[in-house]
Amino acid sequence: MERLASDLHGVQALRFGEFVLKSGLVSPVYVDLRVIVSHPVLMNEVADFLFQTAKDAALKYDSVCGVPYTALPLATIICSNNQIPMLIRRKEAKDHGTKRLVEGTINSGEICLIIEDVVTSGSSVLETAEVLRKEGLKVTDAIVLLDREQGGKATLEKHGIRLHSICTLSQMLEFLEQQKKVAPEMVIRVKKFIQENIIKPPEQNGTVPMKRMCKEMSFAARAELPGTHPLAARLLRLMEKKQSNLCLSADVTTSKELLQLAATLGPSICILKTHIDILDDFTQEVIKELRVLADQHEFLIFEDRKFADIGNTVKHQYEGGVFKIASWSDIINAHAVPGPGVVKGLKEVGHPLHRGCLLIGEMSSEGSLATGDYTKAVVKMAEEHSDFVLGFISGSRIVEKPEFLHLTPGVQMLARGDRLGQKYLSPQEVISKRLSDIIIVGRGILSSPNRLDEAEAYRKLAWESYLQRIGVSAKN
Ligand code: 5BU
Repeated sequence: MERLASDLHGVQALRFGEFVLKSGLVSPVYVDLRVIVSHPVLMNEVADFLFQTAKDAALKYDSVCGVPYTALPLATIICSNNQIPMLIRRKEAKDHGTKRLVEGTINSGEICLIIEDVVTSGSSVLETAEVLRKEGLKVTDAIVLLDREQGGKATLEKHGIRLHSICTLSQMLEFLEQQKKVAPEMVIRVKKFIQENIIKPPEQNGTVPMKRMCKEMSFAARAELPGTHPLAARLLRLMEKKQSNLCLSADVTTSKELLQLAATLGPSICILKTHIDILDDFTQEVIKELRVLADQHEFLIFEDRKFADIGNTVKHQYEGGVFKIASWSDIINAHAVPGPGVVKGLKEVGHPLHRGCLLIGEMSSEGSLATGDYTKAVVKMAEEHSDFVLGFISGSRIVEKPEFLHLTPGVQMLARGDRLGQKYLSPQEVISKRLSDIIIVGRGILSSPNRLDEAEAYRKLAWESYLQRIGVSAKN
């Protein structure tokens, strides 16, 4: 076992340092057992250990199935060396032909043993077990090379699967510490990380998406990620400081009312969103005063201009004209429909001024066409221009990258919609369930006789939902 630990470390299947996981968590350990396929001696060694573990536990089974993909070749070696029938689970049904999810001869009622390289939450093993069970097979046990001890064993137990591991992450750490391959401080850090990130078994039947079960990163931690846009980092820090993830949609038509709103609600909000072209009495003077208030109360200004033209045109619209948006608005937004040229054009103006852009991934209005593949293409465009695009306008989280922010309009505590197709969700739904970061509220606050009290009520609800999401209980 000591040798196995040393070999895995030697091929960098286990690495120590600081790694940002897909969930956004920063982990001191990174386990990637996929590399072992390039080391045949090690592959055979691991396959032997897996087979021996099943033997030691006196398991009875008729076939073996490896969880795709790393455990697939491991299952092949085990089955070939020991003359056991193998089954292959397809990750997706074939588009044509038989559409089978499991390849091989399936004899209903027989027992299939699952093989896996590493188990964290147990969700991958569970998914494979569910597919096999649907085919009429029995799944009672799974053998894994490495158990990360983050709750997978308990989850699988709940679903009638006993997990047998060759080694746990703590055992692996102890061997590596004895061999002086990992410093004692790192061992402590990793053990602490394991304990703090136990993933609880889901309450209901079936698999709960991993994203929901993983502990979320705080706004403060996201601000410090190397890939976070500097303006997003500034915003995330001021959100933590002001305990506000509320953006006010200041949809009023006079300068006086706009400035009044900024002065009174400024301390409660992280962003003030404008539609500058609906002001009846716009002057550059209003903008100057608005900027002073923004700096005094520490909120960002977001002109909801929704640029949607070719690059050359949006450049002019952003920089010039009557409004000169680039000179005063920290954030702007754009539709992705013209293609990447729209972002490139805006970036030429905004990037040197340290501005940021939100791409519209989804809209809150009834019948919106921004869905499905369109939304996916928006995410791709943002990823390709992350030096300027800091996040999205969307109804929920559309990408699992903690560097990006998600802002959601169409938020009210009570109403379900307006007569022109606006659809509303509650702050709790948007932040806790749909995992967006910032709520955008207009009429929910503006139509109240006491706008400040109403804004505070929205701020508290959205902030408490955020605290709940990151696993901190709200204080008051
Ligand atoms: P409301 O009064 O909270 O419904 O105002 C919502 C604001 O957000 C309003 O200024 C809209 O122009 C803006 N908005 C939206 O409602 N839905 C969207 O999908 C986008 C912007 Br993008």
